This record gives sequence, structure tokens and C-alpha cells, in this order.
Amino acid sequence: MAKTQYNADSITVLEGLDPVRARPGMYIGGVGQKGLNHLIYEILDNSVDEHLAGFCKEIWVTLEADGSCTVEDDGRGLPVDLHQKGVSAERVILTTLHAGGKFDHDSYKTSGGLHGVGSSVVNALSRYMTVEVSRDGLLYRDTYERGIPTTKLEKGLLPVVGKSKHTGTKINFLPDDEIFERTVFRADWLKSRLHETAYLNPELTIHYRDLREGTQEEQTFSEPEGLRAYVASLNKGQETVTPVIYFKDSYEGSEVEVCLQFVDAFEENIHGFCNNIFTQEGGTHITGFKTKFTQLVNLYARQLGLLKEKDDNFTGSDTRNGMTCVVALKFPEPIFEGQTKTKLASAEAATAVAAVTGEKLEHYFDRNVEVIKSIISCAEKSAKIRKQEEKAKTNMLSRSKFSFDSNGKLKVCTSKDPEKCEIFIVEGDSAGGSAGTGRNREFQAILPIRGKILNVEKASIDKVLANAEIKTMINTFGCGFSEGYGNDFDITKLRYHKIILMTDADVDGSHIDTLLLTFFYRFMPELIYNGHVYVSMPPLYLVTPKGKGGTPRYLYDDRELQKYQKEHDPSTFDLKRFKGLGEMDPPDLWATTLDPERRVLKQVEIEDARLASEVTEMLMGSDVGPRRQFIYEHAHEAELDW
Ligand code: 28F
Repeated sequence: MAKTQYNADSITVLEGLDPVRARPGMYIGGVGQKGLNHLIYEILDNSVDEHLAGFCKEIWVTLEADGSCTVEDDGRGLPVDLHQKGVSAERVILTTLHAGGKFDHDSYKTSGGLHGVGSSVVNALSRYMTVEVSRDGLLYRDTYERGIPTTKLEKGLLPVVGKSKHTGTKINFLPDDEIFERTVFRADWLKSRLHETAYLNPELTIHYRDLREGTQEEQTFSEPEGLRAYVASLNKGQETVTPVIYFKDSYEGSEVEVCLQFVDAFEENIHGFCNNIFTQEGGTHITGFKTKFTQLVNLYARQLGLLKEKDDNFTGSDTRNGMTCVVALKFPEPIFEGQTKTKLASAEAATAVAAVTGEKLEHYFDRNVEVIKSIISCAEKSAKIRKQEEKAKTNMLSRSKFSFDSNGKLKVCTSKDPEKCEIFIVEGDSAGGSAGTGRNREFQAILPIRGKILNVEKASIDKVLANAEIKTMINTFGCGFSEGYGNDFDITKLRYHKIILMTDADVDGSHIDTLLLTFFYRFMPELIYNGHVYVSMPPLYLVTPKGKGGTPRYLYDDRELQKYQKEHDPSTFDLKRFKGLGEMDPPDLWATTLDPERRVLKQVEIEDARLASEVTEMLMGSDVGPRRQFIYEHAHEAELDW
């Protein structure tokens, strides 16, 4: 585990912070909502590192009323002694890129990829930051503005501002609105992350508070049952087929922890983590687990006579049919790659996970034969369906030229250049009609879909492929799709580089958005990873000043309407509320929602899709409140697409 002795020169001083403000996306992935929340995660990771080192038991995360965020831990407290540069170590760590024990080889710092760039990056991107360190019975304070120190050091040391009976570090920061388009933290993403961190660290307690106007709440995340509780929560409401299976062991300097449970459903749900970082795009730890698990199921199936000599092996996907699994790896100096730097690339991770999985599961299955038999029966069911699907898919793909043409609702565009082309998935034929008329036929295609598409989250693949709307989309996009048994998705064949969901701003519209996002996330995740999916934000209102000369104005949500009503006497204008896109005549639709120069689009981040199924539940309800909040949170962060 981590070195317990800190010495000032274990900080590697690389460079100043100017590059961070020049190109923030390089350091935190982006300056949209996801990048904003990432600021909290960077600070939080440092407290979690202190927990992993064995010195921090509790963390407090507060969204303050003034829009800033405070993170506090009860660890040892950032070092404050003089660094070789003649200033306090805290000052060096907060003002130097990549300062910090990047190279202490025997700790599992939550570093790698976008992670572990450290609090200095957050400091550079914050309007202000206050750092308080409690250690040696004293309370020290340092302050910064946009990463520049505003506290005078005495002989290089931090001023002592009080006494303290405890130890720890407390950081309060306000994101800089010169960097971030929107500086309102997403509470749902944050809580999801805090809960995930609690599941991964059973001895850690995280206190969450939101003190902002209108969203006050407190919540404590503590999961002493760790991954067992995590898997149970992922399987909530589903019929379980096996008990929860859990094992953990160390292997050549790594620590492998796995928890899995089978449910009666046609899907696999595998979450991978490395040093508490959610590896969204998977990686070597996951492939190591999958390879070994597939080998084991086939081995036992043959040993138990459930697979005959002449039978083919079960595929990997067969053996994981109905599996919910969390693989949590602690690995020194992991290498991350991929679009969002969340794909583990270290080859040794596959070896470590495979070795521990093989040893522990053989031991378990030898003593729980009925469990391995249930897993094999899940694999048998999947193999049967798979063979049917392969037939269905071949038919679908061969037949599709006709079925697709038969419902030829697609209004194609003339250009064939995918970079330029965009396709609007429009709710309902009337909206499809006015969009078809209002659009620019050269590069804008329209695909009207009628009513709700299938909720693919739970449906089996053959039902999904039989659904007309789904089939039309697969054929229209041109890039195939990826599903358990066959990944013939090829993003280079995508015909439209913008796929824009254009639905009504009501509960139904949002429900369709989440169903579409769930479909993309499950069958074409790279569309989302690569930023091809957008949600259009049509206006809700049109205000037309009475009398001569006034120019009509479109308003995109209630906040803008309230603002307008504050600034204009109601008798001076007519107010029109758009009930749905179908109500807008084509020129209006062009002016507000189709014209790339004027429209407002929100680029879908993977977090949106990842939470899509939870949001589906929330939006299914009749209460429009959550829907309005969903739109509100999305509308303002909508990224204008120039
Ligand atoms: C609210 C955010 O950042 N907590 C932290 C520590 C404790 C130590 C430490 C941090 C640089 C190179 C080691 C103290 N005493 N919360 C936080 N708590 N950093 S960040 O050391 C950083 C040094 O490696 C610490 C003895 N060893 C380490």
C-alpha cells in the first residue's frame, strides 16, 4: 500500500498552470456539464486516495448556496512543510501541474487518463479556491484566484489561522464562468458518483449536502457491504437465478475484487473499475475476466455432460446472459486509452484478473455445483436464442431492403457527405411533415417515428430487430449495430455525423428521447462516445409585440419567459405557447430549430445515456415536474453548434 512517510521531494514539479486555462478540454475532457462535474471528482479522488492510503474515514461534499463546491476529508492534511522550492508543499501541489506522488510506485492513486491531474488543474479553472489544512493541532489557510495565490506566505510557510483538534484537508472552489459555459453542477450525476465510490470503498462514509436554492437535500453514502450491495442494487426488482458470488485476492502487486449475480433477463451488465475510476469503455481487466469466465463455464458444462463432445462451445456472450458483475481492480500506474480515457490498456491487468477469477471460481463452483448448473442453463437458453437471432438477423438484413423501402418515411437529403449530413429523428408525422418542408434538403434528412419505440433495455434482441422503427434507424444510419454475439458496428459507415432527436418538449417527447438514447447506448454506444447524438431544443413560446415595429421573439423555456414578462408589460405583446413541433409552421421550425446558425442543440454526453434508463423511470411518471427539471438542466447547457 502507500508509503506512510511523506517527504517533500517526492513531489515532481513539471510545469505551471497556463496551459490548463488555454486548453481546459485537454485536462478535464471538456467544458460542458461533464467537465464541470469532473472538477469535483478530481478533488474527491484526492480524498479517496487518502482513504486508500489508510488515513481518511469520512468525506464531506457540499454544493454551496453560492454555486461553489466544498470537499473535506479527515485524512492527514495536505503537507505544509517547506518544499525544495522554498515554499510550502501545499502551495507547490496546488500550483504545479501533475505535482503529487505520481511516481510513488506502491500506492493505488486514482490517477491515470483524465484522473489524477490533481487539484492544481481545478485551481487553475476556478474563479477562486480556498484550501484549509488541519494538522499538527493547527489550521492553515491558502487562497487562490484563477490558480494565482492571493495569500502571502511568511518565509514560504502558510499562515496559521487557528487551532485544530483534528486533521484533514478542506477545499472550496467556484468554477470560473470565463471557462465554463454553464457553472451549475449536476446533482444527479454527482450523487451517482458518490454512491458508486461508497460501494467501492466499504470503509468510507461520504456525506453529501446540496444547499442551493430550491434543491436543498442531505444524504449519506456508506456501503459496508461494498460490491455485494452494489450488485444487489443493480439487480433490484429482477428475479435472481444465482446467489451473489464474491471474491477478492491480491496478485503480484494488484488487488482483484469481483462480485457477480445472474438474473432472469436477456442482458449482461458488467461494470469495470480501476483504482476507483469507472472504466466506461472497459479494457484489459474486463477482457481478462470474460475470457476466464467463458473458459470455466465451458469446462464445467463438458465435465457435467451438459455440453456433448460434438457441441460447439458456448460463446462468451452466451455465458454472460443475465450476468450482473462488478470488477474492481487496484493497480499501480494503470495505462488508460480510448475516446474518454476510460479504457484500461495495461496488459498485466488481464493476467491478474484471470488468475484470481480462475482460482476463486473453480474453488466456488466445486463446492456449489447447483450454482454452476444454473449458470450453464442460462448459457443454453442464450445459445438457443442466439441461433434464432442469427437467422432473424440474416433475414432482416436480407429482407430489409424491401421492408425499409416499404415504409419509406425517410426524407433523404441530396448530399452524400456524412460530415455535412444530419438526420432529425422527429416525433410524429405532422412534425415530420413541417420539418420535411422547413429543412434544407441538401444536408438535412428527416426520419419521422410514430409514437413510442420499443424499450430495448429489457427486450430480447429478436424483438428489437423486429421493431419497424428500430430496423429503419439501423438501415438509415448505415453503420450496423453491436450486440452481444456479433459486433458488426462500423462507425466509418455512418451516413450522418449529426443525429438530432427532435421531440416535443413534454413528457411524451422526453420519454421518446430516453428510449432512443437507451437504444443508442445499448446498440451503438460509439455514436454517443464520438459525440454524434444531439437533442434539439425547440422553443416553447413565441412573443409578438403588439403594434408596429416589434420583432417576434422565441423563448426556449419558462425561465426565459419569466424574464421577458418581468421586462415587458403583458398588454404589450401576444404570447403563443407551442404545444408541439407539429404546431410550428415550416419557416418557424427552420428559424428556431433547423437552421444551424440559430438553433440550440444539446450534445448528448455518455452520462445522459448511462442514466437514460433511470431517467426513463423518472419521466414515465405523470408528474411533469421532473420532466421540467430535466429540460431545465439540459436547456441551458445546450451547446450552440456553430
Ligand atoms: C478535499 C481534498 O486533497 N486530501 C489530501 C493528502 C495527504 C497527503 C498528501 C494529500 C505529494 C506527493 C505525497 C499527508 N501526510 N482533499 C485532499 N490529503 N496529499 S491530498 O500528500 C501529497 C504528497 O506525495 C499526505 C503524509 N503523506 C501524504
